[in-house]
Amino acid sequence: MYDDIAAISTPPGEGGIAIIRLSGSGVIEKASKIFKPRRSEIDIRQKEGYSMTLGWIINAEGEAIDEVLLALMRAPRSYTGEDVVEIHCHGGILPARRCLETVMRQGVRIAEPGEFTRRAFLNGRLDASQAEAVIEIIRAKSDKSMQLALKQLGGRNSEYIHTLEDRLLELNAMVEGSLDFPEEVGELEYDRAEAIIRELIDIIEQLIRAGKRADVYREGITIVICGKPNVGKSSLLNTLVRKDRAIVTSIPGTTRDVIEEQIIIKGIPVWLMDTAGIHVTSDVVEKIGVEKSQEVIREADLVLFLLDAEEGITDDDLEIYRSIENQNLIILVNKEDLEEKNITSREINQHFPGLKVIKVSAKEEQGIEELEDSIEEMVLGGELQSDDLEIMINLRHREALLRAYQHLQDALQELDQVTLDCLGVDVWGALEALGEITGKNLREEVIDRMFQDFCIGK
Ligand SMILES: Nc1nc2c(ncn2[C@@H]2O[C@H](COP(=O)(O)OP(=O)(O)OP(=O)(O)O)[C@@H](O)[C@H]2O)c(=O)[nH]1
Ligand SMILES: [Mg+2]
Repeated sequence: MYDDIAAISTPPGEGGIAIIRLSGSGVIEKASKIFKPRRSEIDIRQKEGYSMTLGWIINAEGEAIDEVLLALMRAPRSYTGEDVVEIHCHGGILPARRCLETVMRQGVRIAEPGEFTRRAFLNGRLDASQAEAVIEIIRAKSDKSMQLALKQLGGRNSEYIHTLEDRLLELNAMVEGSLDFPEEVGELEYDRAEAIIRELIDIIEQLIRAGKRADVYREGITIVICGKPNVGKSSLLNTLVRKDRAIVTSIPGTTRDVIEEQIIIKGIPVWLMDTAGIHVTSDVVEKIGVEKSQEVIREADLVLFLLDAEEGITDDDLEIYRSIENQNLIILVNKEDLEEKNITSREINQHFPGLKVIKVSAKEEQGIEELEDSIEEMVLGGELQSDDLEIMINLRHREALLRAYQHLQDALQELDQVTLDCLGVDVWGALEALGEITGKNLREEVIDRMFQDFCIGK
């Protein structure tokens, strides 16, 4: 049983409505003291869960503070698993604040960030992985990451972990059986034990790989367009963001600053940057632009290196290439729409061996689909087709999975070398590590860390 808490759950500022959320075993009683229903015969203490009542929040003198809708949810069928009252007041800063103050005068404490979700976890409404999914949903930057987070909230991750745990328990029973009742159970079936361990290792590897893919959807990537002046960098940015964002002219040196836009490519949030054409210049402003460009290029997850099909590969191109050849690169031969072409595939193979090369026209929007496909393939490491497991793995989960993985590797080693006792210890170690993901026996500070990113009122 925890104390009664309350917070404004909607963002600060003006809006249609603001919601003050209350949770705890005493909140319905306390709310009834400061709420005057429009229909005087109603007593919210008698109301069923999932009901709404219109009325006023009133102060100690009985004066109305705001007209509100009061929503009521009864334990255990609420977000926190406790009695929950939500006061929907007018969406200004003052109404919400005055209502909250009135609530607090009834002996309700202000909630800490994430405390509602923490209660849902402590009351067993959500396991740890599900509680963490809540913040992923709030933070989601693309439909894809939101969809993954929703699945996590629905218990998808926990299901995988439970399957792994079941297999480990089976293994554990085998080991303990042969240890404790060698007569009845007989020797450990080494082949079967080994098969289980290998299967588990395989699944954990898949989960970690899938988690890395999901990270791309969750965190997004930065892609920088680079090349010498006038190759069509800004035109490409405009085409990809589908608006005239950057100035395009036929004068080399048009772009002098880094231009950044956020877009979604195949469900991946992308920070796309257009840069100043890289070349030697005495113009002070351009010089700074070139330096800035080189800086963002160094930090990019992926670089799109543009060449001019009409002009051919020049010394300037090769010089730029030397400075970026260690990065993730896609080479784009731009201006494919023009009649005259001066880049042969032999030249390309000679100068840029083994690299992905795509012919595009930024102006006529040719090759863009192929470019988007290649970006997806490149950042997801070509693993897209290998298995279609889709799961989000946060840092905490990954650490736990890696620990379980290590225990299983050790167990594999021990299988035919050391005693069964050691094997048993590692099987337990793996089980414990996995248990942390769904939140069995979590330490207080780990729980604190789980909720530290939450906002107040969630
Ligand atoms: N025919 C054709 N012209 C293009 C294409 N892409 C860009 N251009 C033209 O090339 C010129 C330069 O384009 P920009 O997009 O400004 O080139 P940039 O690389 O950003 O140039 P700087 O900012 O000066 O470094 C403009 O006249 C564009 O219209 C293309 O695919 N085909
Ligand atoms: Mg430009």
